[in-house]
Amino acid sequence: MMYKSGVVALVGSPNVGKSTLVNSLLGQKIAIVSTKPQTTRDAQRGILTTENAQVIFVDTPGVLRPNYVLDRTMLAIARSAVQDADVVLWIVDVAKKPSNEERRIAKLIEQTNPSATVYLAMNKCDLLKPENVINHTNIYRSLCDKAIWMLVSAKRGDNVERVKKDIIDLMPEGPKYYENDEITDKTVRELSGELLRESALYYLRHEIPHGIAVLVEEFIEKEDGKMEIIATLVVENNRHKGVVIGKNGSMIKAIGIRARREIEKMIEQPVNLQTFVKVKADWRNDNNQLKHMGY
Ligand SMILES: Nc1nc2c(ncn2[C@@H]2O[C@H](COP(=O)(O)OP(=O)(O)OP(=O)(O)O)[C@@H](O)[C@H]2O)c(=O)[nH]1
Ligand SMILES: [Mg+2]
Repeated sequence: MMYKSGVVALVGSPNVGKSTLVNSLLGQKIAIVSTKPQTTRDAQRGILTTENAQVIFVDTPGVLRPNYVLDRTMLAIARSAVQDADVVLWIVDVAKKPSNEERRIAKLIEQTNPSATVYLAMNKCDLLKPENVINHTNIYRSLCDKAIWMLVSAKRGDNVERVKKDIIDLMPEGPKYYENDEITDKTVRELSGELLRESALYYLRHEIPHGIAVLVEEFIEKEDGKMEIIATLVVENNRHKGVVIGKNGSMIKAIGIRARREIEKMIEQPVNLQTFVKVKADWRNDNNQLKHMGY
């Protein structure tokens, strides 16, 4: 039997569940998830390998109208992922009616890669009210006539196996690009930084989460078998720094504890995590800073 492989770009508005779906499709957590929009900041590959096929999923930042230089970078990332894809996995929140954003994304897909197969995953179907099923699915379908579509719940797992099978079937003939044990293109060091950012997103409210970046300064395995990680949370101003540190350091402590647990789960070894908070004014608009942070 011929081997099949291809690239699948996951695109959609912020917060619709792209990263949750990629984790669910892979059966492993490789991408961070939060209740806040704009969680994912760069393209991350998730690689699914079976006996007969390899699917390279590319999780991307939610597409939205850019306010910062970082937003523009994120939009460019989504667009370039669509361009390079065999299949565009367009994810929407089917519990809600499509906004103008959704219409813009449908256009972006059609203009950027007219020949791609579009697979419309109508996610969060667990939240879809029965009286809205026909109406909402019809409107989304009308935004992209050619799309194959499916109601899914990335969180509960409804129809995820089905999507996986459909996508494997859509893959063209191709080589195996990655080894069996390669499930993402991010290093554990980078993923650890992401898990720290996820923990910060989990605890922080309002505008602060979007203004946070993480720098992993040290990632060293010690003789006692512990992984020693030193990381800095970069914030935009002193007020944010105060909030992130919290009263007597309570907030940064909570963020660190949750992150440490998540990192330990991922690398299956004990971790010693030290976190610092630093102010870098307006880093989201500073090209040098963005480069330094890997964006
Ligand atoms: N109820 C429900 N919630 C979901 C589902 N899928 C994702 N979520 C939740 O939606 C929120 C956003 O999920 P993410 O996976 O971070 O969304 P995203 O599209 O990657 O977001 P960005 O990276 O910010 O663009 C999280 O709170 C998820 O738990 C689903 O099928 N049902
Ligand atoms: Mg995401």
